[in-house]
Amino acid sequence: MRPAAVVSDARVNDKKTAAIASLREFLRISESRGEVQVVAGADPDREMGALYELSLEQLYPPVLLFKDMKGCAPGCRVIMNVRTSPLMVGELNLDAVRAYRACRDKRKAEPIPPREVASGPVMENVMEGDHVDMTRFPQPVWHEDDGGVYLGTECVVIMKDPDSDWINVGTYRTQVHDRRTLTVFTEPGKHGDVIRRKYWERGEACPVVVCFGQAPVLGSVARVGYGQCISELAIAGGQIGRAIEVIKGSKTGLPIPADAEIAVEGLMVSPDVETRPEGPFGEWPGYYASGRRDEPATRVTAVYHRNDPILIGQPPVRPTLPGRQTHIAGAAAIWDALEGAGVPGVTGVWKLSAGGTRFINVVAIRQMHAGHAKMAGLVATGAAPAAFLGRMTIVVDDDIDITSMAEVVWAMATRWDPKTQTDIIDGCWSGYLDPVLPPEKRAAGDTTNSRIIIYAVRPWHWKDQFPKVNAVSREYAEEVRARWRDRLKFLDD
Ligand SMILES: Cc1cc2nc3c(=O)[nH]c(=O)nc-3n(C[C@H](O)[C@H](O)[C@H](O)COP(=O)(O)O)c2cc1C
Ligand SMILES: [Mn+2]
Repeated sequence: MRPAAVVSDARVNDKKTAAIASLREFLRISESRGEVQVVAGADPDREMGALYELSLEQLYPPVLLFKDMKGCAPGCRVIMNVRTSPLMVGELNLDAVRAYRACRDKRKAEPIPPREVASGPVMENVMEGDHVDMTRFPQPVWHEDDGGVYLGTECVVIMKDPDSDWINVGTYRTQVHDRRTLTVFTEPGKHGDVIRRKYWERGEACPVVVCFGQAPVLGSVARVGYGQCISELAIAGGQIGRAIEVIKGSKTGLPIPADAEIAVEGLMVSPDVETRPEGPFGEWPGYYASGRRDEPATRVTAVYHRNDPILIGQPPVRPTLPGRQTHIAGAAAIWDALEGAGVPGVTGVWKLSAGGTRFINVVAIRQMHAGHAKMAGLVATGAAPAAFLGRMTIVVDDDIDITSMAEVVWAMATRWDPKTQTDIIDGCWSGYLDPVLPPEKRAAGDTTNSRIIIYAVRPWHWKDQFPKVNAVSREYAEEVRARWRDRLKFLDD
């Protein structure tokens, strides 16, 4: 299915803003556009996951709305393919990255802090103390070899830095172990990890809120590696042009999005106090790499949910499926970082989707001086939005269409001398999801990997002697097309 809308349509943009601001509005608008596939009677035990994976054989998969699932309380629903839906995603090209940056630049000046309200729909149902029961919700086992139930796939995890006012929001997968115990798998170095360790060092448990269904904008900001002390809630407010409404949690004091579908408050204890075996879980690089480890237990103290709550399901699948799409916001964030670091002449940033939105980043530059390509490659490798779980940075000249895998590989095949145009850097930030992290490094907690920077550019000092590209020039080609179009069918565009 192609997206019915293009980014420039103002009415669609209004609808899009309304849809990212509210999951129920998203559902209503998507239904009115005929983009929702209702699935009744599926089994949360692997069947929903298999249907989801099959849906990703399309670049723009339909929104899946599961209801009346086997063994589940009536009313409960599961929604999938929200962020990748036709309504949310326009064209997947460099203009989309530029448009994303342009919008964000406008809004960046004004992140809008969240606004506290007394109550909201999430408080329609409350479970506290002995009544807390996480097994009342659908219990999806997404992949055949998953080691348990993952209620949280695109969940948002909210924590407060104990040393400041910084409230962090990140997406970290969440497994249900029993009625009152969860694990929140947070890779070393993520903000949620930095924050929780501060509490543990003081001998305290880390207060936490987890939402399992929320405004799409919250999922969008929770997945991007903004810098420390940046409030994702305020960025989300900026993106929708109004404050995110939050309720102060009675157990933790943390903000709970007022229109969340399902939210819990809890305490994540130190691993010295209690752990649970977490995983294995089918992961986005396309493997079960993190296996099974002990993770700190999160004890749930209260559960809130709307009537007929809608759980968001977004389990990872291998990046070779078309529906995995590229990560427009991630490419935009790297481009922002390059500009922020003062790298001139950047004409594009892209992620090759076979690299699963992280492993393979491509930067195009109009070379301006000796060492310019290296400057771009080093920043694009080390900057926050690219630093985690990268593998390859490929720098190319601006005549390469970086959204085409064939063109990028052609640049490597023809402009890159491996011995003289490569940097390999050790000890970079990786994690347990990295399939090539060797067993001994896993065991030692050394979650680092190496990176390659490939300078697939015409070498600066002899670029003027570099062989000319053998291709008909764009202008001449169009002139010839115009002259012959009437007579030659293959020239029609
Ligand atoms: C659907 C989805 C699931 C994710 N699961 C995890 C996870 O289980 N653990 C993790 O550390 N990061 C996970 N991430 C990546 C983080 O959300 C991302 O690194 C984000 O920047 C974390 O927020 P932070 O920068 O505030 O730490 C996931 C991202 C998405 C989109
Ligand atoms: Mn953060």
